[in-house]
Amino acid sequence: MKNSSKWWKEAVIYQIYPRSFKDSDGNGIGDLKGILSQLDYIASLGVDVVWINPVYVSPGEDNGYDISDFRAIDPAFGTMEDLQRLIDELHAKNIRLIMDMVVNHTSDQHEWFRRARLSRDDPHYTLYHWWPAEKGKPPYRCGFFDPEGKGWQYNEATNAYYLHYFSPHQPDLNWENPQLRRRVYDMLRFWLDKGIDGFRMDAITFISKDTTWPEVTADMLKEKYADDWGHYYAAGPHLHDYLKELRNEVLRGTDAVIIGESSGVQAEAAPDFVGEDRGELDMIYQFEGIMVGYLPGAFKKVDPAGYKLTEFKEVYSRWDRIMEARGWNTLYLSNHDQPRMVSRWGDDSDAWRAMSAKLLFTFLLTMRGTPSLYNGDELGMTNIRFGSIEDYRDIETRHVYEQIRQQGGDTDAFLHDQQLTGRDNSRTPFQWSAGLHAGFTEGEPWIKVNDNYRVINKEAQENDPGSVLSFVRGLIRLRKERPVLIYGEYRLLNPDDPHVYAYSRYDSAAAVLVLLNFTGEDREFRCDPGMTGDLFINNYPDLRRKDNSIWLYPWQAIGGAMPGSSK
Ligand code: ISL
Repeated sequence: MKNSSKWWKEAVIYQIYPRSFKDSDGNGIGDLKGILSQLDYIASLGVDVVWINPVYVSPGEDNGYDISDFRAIDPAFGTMEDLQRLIDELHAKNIRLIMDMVVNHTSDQHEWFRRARLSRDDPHYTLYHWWPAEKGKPPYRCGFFDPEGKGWQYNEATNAYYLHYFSPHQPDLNWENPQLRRRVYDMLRFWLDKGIDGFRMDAITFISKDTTWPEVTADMLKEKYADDWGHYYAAGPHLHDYLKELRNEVLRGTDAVIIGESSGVQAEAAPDFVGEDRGELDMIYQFEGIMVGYLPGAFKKVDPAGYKLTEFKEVYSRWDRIMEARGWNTLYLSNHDQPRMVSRWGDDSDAWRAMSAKLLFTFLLTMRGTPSLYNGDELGMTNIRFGSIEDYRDIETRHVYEQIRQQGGDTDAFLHDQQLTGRDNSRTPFQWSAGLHAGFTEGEPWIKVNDNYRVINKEAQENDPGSVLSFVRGLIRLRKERPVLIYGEYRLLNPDDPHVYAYSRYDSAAAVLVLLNFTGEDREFRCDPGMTGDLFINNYPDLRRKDNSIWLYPWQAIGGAMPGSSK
């Protein structure tokens, strides 16, 4: 059914990275009590859903994406009581809670794996994927966070290699085993029973493996999978069966939402995951959008020429078209795995930081699809741009650096790229105030605070009507007031214009024109200036209309009703 209404289609999601949001006990790590202390702030944004990154017990090799106990809260983040309070107090404010869940792999410290690795006879052995060493070396698999890039790790006690798509500390779970699947479903129900409103399923597209373990040759990877291991990993033979089963076993009869991180899924395949006829996921976080401007084949290497707006428009317009018929989109320009939104897609110089951040939020909040806003972006927080590998905490950056070093590659060039793309850029502490450690902690922060906290912080923006924060609050309100911005059709108006992104949103009752100048220069948009009547979004005080044109200021973003036209 096309565009049937659902609470999660109308929602704005606010992603909180608990480790860096607010520390309540001075150990330098953000925690649940910290989040609880800021509920008024969160509610003041107008968001409907909070998504928190993993807070389960974990050795923290990958900041919680290596879970060692699925059913308990890591003491660094607090207690189960804190979590229950968070659910209840968010609900009291009409905000739902989505928890991040990692079931492609566990930590190597998880009891299942600690037992599995002891002996082939242990009942836990079959909860993971193994390659017995008597068969020789396993066929190559890529381990994204492995210091050598390898996806199999030898384990002496079992004389076998275990599979790990990420780091050797993150062994992959064996979804072929029905017992494993039952354990996972039980555990997911455990959390739903606590009252949470859904899951963001981490790396969920990787859960099904071809256990005939074919050789994957470089040619095959190039031809069939565009040189991307993620594409191969997301093409497992039973993926859709497992997702259907998961939905049936866990979500049936609930109102909960399930959002899959869909690394490796191409646009054409997306409706098979989220089509309402499918009974699998509700939404996915696609990767094509955030890959715009990366050089092909290379590890998160940005094109020095920057990204092409025409490509950006093409990708988002195509995803809208594909999802229109079967599914529902999400929109995000940053998260805990991506650099800061304004540094990657806008201009984070003093001159244009605020303007370009406002423009990017206008995009996120006027497109069709459920927007996910990443904490700190609403202040215009920027990349920290670490100068040395020592400053990084992220396993991805550190291990890929090691891979490059071992292969004799150019580590300086890598570090240079990481300043723009590294994950730690978006993981620095939330900038609450100009006080000590930006008001994040009274202790020593687990990762450096961005020096610009004295200028960019919540306190400074709170009561400033011109701040990015105030602008975002206003946009979220607007989206709520105008259903056309949620369910209305989307039309791209200028596919070939390399500077301005122009589109309309319309339904039978209203039509809205959005113009976004993605450059630091004045730009002309040729159209009948009468095209915009009542202007309800503008990051500048005025709009210059002249003859048959609208002249946009640098990074100007406007949205207005299109009078007299229904399209
Ligand atoms: O291919 C990839 C690795 O370079 C990515 O697309 C990867 O699939 C994606 O980043 C997965 O991310 C998620 O799982 C990771 C965790 O580190 C991330 O923080 C999480 O978002 C492993 O659990």
